[in-house]
Amino acid sequence: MTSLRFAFLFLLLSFSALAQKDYKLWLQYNETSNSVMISEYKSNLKGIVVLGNSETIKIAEKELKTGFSDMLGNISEIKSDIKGENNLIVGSESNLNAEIKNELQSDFAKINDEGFIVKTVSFKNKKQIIITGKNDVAVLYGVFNFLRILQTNKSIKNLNIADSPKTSIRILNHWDNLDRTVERGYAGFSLWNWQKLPDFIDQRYIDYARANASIGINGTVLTNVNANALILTPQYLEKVEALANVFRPYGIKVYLTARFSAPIEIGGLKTADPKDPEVINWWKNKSAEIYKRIPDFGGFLVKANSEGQPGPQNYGRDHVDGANMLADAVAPFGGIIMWRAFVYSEHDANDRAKQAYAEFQPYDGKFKENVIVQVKNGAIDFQPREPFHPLFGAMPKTPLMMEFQITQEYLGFSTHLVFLPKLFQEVLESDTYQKGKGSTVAKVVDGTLYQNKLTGIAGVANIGNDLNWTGHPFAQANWYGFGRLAWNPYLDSETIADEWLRSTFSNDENFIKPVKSIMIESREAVVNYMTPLGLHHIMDTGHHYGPGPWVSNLSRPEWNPTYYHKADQNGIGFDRSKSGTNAVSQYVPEVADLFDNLETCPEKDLLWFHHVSWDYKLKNGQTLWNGLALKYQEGVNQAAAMQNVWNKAGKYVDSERFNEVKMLLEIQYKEAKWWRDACLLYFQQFSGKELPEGVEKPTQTLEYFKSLKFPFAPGNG
Ligand code: GCW
Repeated sequence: MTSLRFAFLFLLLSFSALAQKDYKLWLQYNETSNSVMISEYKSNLKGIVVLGNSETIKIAEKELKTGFSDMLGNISEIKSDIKGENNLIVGSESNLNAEIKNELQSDFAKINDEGFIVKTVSFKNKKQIIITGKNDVAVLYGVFNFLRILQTNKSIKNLNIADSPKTSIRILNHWDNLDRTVERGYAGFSLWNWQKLPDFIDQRYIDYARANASIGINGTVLTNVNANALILTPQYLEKVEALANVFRPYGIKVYLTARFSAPIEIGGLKTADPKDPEVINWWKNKSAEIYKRIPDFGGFLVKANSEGQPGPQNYGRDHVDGANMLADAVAPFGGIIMWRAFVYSEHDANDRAKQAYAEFQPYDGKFKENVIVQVKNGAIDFQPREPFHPLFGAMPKTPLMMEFQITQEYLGFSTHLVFLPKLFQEVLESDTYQKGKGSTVAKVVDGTLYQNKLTGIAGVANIGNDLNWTGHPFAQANWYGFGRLAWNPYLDSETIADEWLRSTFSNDENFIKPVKSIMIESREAVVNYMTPLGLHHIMDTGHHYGPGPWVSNLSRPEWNPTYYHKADQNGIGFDRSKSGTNAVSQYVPEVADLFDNLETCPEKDLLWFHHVSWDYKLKNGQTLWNGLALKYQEGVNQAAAMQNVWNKAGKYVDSERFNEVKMLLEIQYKEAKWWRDACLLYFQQFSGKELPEGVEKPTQTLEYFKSLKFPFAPGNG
């Protein structure tokens, strides 16, 4: 009996110790096993001197101490002793002594307000490492950067880093509802426990802020863009204030979504017309009320006149009227308005891909200076692959921010391992040619192409209250990678994967090399088994889980997959060329011609821009039908290869995370086959051709796949 109880207790303890690993994200601070590095670290870190006493600095100090004790085992040698050498000196510019400040003059000239310096300096013949910046949050960023160096087992002998974020708003968009469901959320319920706030502060809020600060995220929109006006009532603002207080020392500002009809719904007004003086006043007072509670409140994110959300057009006004009215309300307090360009009209079903550009481009230069227009990475909707949105670069007088989707609405929910930084990088590197060659999307977004002051990158969060935050252990890498790219849109996704794997699992090369390669390949794999060769929007309805290329009965034409693939006896694809909807004309001529011409259109975007026959010859000599089928098969093969690699990773990973990933990869493989079979059987009705050699026989009939229903798929409200 006793031994049974003991065994149970042991199990319980080891379970919680393991579960913590999942929870700890990329901040594992695993004990360093490399003896050479340990001795280097220890000999360079004799003392630690922390200057200043703000809450932020205390957080930085605690982080360093946790990091050192966890990674280096014994921190008893680390004393605060500024007189000796090999100290780590941590503090903001104003807290440094004059000599050190002098030493770092040229480094300070290189960084902006959020940038940091991590540098080995010698003064009075004594070697020290300095972590500094212009304020304490910047110092905290430097501290996390320094700890990452240790986590990834890099040398600290001669540090010389001066790094600043390239964008000013690095922000998560939570599509969290007040009832704690998360629209398109696949990691449980919302983190925000509105019922227990403001008095109960969940440790999760603190850990969330810490994780974000560690990757430089400096803003969070707490609520869904499909907004509820109640968040703007005193009852909720009190709770928002409590969260803002938790996040502030981590450098994170809180933002809210503003429901355009709030003046009616909670203000008792008859209208929400942005030109109505009472409405204008209402928003001014509401803003003042918010800023009284939260002096550093970031501002509002608005989805207006899109998918049923109210907006200025309900009153015969336009997006500029709406955005500018709100901009005036928050301007006195330094707030901003992020106005979304995700619009498509039910009255113009010609080509949904053209609508955001058609509607927004003419507004260039008309928005107030504290408005930034938030544009999705592609013109349809976060598909596994989309060409870059034509608005990027096309509004030189308007700051545009990027909206990426970190949550995998269209990429297998939290069940599929898909490393999204690869997708993000592809978009950021795309060349808009707006100011000639080299006018990349990254340069639009970081403001260097048009010298915008306001710059930003938003990511629709994949975070919920699941123990591991993101549902899939590898989805943590997408949160991490988003933050790193928001900080520096020029980072290579392979570097990001490397950092993340080392910080999250292990520094063992035998683990890193193969697992990194599956991460890097995973994005192309999902494109292959879901939407190869430029196919898009062929998922099932509503929940968007699994394939549904046959769906054609939805009330709006552009909601139907058949609208997007246009498969018929003659072929497949959406003709957006000059002889089709001419969507290509929304790009500058260099890009338009590239996409327009079948010879030059990248094959990865082929069916996005062209309707081609089943016999069309691909570059590899295959017919389109055979090539398409082989791509689907390739995706399945890639999913299988991912399993093979992971199955050999067991000895480098704790058993809990190892098994989780193993089970998830098994589901991913099954679902890859489901996508392949359902899509090929459906398209085969039109092509009338046999599957080519090398493509496996379908596992079920088309009727079977069509009959599948998922009434309680997550994320669908
Ligand atoms: O991606 C689509 C989603 C909606 C979402 C909308 C948007 C928040 O299916 O759930 O609504 O886009 O981005 O506004």
